[in-house]
Amino acid sequence: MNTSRRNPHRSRLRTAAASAAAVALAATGLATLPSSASAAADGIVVQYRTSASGASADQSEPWLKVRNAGSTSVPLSGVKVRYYFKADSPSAAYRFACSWAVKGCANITGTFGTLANPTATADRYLEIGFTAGAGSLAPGADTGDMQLRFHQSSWASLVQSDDYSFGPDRTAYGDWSKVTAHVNGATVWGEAPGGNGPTDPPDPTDPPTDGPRLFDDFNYSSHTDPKINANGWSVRSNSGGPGVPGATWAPENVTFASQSGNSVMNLETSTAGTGASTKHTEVLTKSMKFKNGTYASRVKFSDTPRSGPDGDRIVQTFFTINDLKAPMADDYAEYDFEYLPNGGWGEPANILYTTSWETYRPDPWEAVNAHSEARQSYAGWHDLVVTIDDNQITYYVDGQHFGTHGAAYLPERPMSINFNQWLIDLAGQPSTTPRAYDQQVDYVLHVKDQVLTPSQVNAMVGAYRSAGTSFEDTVPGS
Ligand SMILES: [Ca+2]
Ligand SMILES: [Ca+2]
Ligand SMILES: [Ca+2]
Repeated sequence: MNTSRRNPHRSRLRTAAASAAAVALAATGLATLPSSASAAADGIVVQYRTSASGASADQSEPWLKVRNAGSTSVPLSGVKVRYYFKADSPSAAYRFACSWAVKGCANITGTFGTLANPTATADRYLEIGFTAGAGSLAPGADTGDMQLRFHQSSWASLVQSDDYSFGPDRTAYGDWSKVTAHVNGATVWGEAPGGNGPTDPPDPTDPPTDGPRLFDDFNYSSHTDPKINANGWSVRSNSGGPGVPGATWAPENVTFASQSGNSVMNLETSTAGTGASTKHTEVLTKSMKFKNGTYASRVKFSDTPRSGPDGDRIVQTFFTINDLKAPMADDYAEYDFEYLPNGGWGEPANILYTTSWETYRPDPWEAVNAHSEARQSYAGWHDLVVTIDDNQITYYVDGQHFGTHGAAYLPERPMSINFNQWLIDLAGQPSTTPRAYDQQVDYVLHVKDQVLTPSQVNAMVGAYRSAGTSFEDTVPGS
């Protein structure tokens, strides 16, 4: 059985999509706050004003000051401030910027999160944090002006009049309880939107404790380590698609190395500009036994080769797939994360796709799928999560929603779990100088028939590591 990839021309036919929600912020904002307040941290006050008071605006401009009204010094690195707002659409993506700050914009962070209990005026929040370089607030001191802003990634105007924390009349600084402040996770100032306060039930961060699952931290010595096969993995060596004709799939280019005590798998893909010199890599489960539930992996994408000239149309992936039994057979299924650092499929530059497949026909090419996309760099480590239940397929990147695809694309049969890195063609870089690209994988997790939040995924992976378990597979064969 060969569950390899194919389809060199999909981009022109990404047509059947019902949903094409662009999204994505490389920010983890889903961490939840403990439900106890810390008396020791009492005394933090947040002042607010806006410099964009319109009901709608190109950017929301919450300017903030954090003041220590207590009697002990407070390190700012432990302080978070949340500004709550109603997103312009469920899939809208936002970006944070700092225009100017007394503490220095380089010392101020802004990430976005999703509320566990959305209200009419709040389903997201902007969370402001501080690096160690921001120092501490002495009793009576404040941060001074923090001139902050955020906007839609698309630069479409945003509606502020429906935002919980927005105060159109606040054109001068004053105490503002519609933003919250948190010190080391405890809420110490303000009131969160209803249902989201410290005494309300927290986000479900406790993962389920039972049920079949697969976890692998990829703790292996080499591609010939017998544990790889014993644990259900195949390191591909058979030839064939997808990608450059004549290329081989090189098991020896799948390697393992320890990074700070954590084993990481590396898929190296190399070429010297010809089919014969091109070596792709793929690692996949031998069994197709995975269907509904949660799939998660931490993957390091790269924008540039480790060595040699850049520009190849490379694809870096994490996906699930089964076999196409006949052209347009509807029991085909595939769910992809695909990062193209140098473009391809008609795209000129970086793009990340998530794609859910009903089926396809290889020749003449026709696809029935839905996809979401974001045109930006994803170089570096990212937390990838896709959940499949009886109604929809939902993708997350770094804890942020990245797209939902409907029931038409649900799987009919179980699938394998795959990682691969390959070249679409050799047109991106005509040189015959050798070059090699890396894609790294930290772990993979599948929880059968249960939809986990990204926070629950992180908690479950953390529990495996705390227990010293680098591999477990209790998913029954199908
Ligand atoms: Ca809004
Ligand atoms: Ca299907
Ligand atoms: Ca690992």
